[in-house]
Amino acid sequence: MNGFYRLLNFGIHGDHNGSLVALERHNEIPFDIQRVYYIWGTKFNVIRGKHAHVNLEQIIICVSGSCEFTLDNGLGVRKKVILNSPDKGLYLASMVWREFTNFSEDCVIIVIASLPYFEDDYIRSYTEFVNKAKKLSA
Ligand code: T46
Repeated sequence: MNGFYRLLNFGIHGDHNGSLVALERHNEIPFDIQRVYYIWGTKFNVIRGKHAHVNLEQIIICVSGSCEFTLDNGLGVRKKVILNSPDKGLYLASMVWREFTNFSEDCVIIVIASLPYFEDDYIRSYTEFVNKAKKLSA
């Protein structure tokens, strides 16, 4: 466990009909949900992301297939997380540089977000991100 990401294990309601995961605000989801979006049909070697967010928190779930996230806190810590199961969620705090790639053909990602879509919340320059992360931690 650390400050900028967490891997969450969701409870599965399973029976002979199959499996179901339920996510509730302030239970599995530690923030007010303001937006949900999903991503699919990305080619294996495409790199998505390449940005950080100033305020946004998110939970990312790979409900089908797999993909790989590289996470960076701007202070020298870099981690790789593989998402390959619908009962796992990747919580990302604000101020995390993220890149994601190695998409399986059947990869479908659902993202639960704490804020609506604001372009102004994106930091798209890695240098700018590192400088801001250092300032915030000083
Ligand atoms: C993130 C990762 C995991 C919208 O119009 N509304 C939205 O809510 C979003 C998320 C995107 N868009 C538009 C903006 C772009 O024209 O959809 C297009 C693709 O978005 P983007 O290039 O930002 O996609 P990713 O996969 O690089 O990043 C997205 C999220 O933007 C980002 O917050 O953390 O997924």
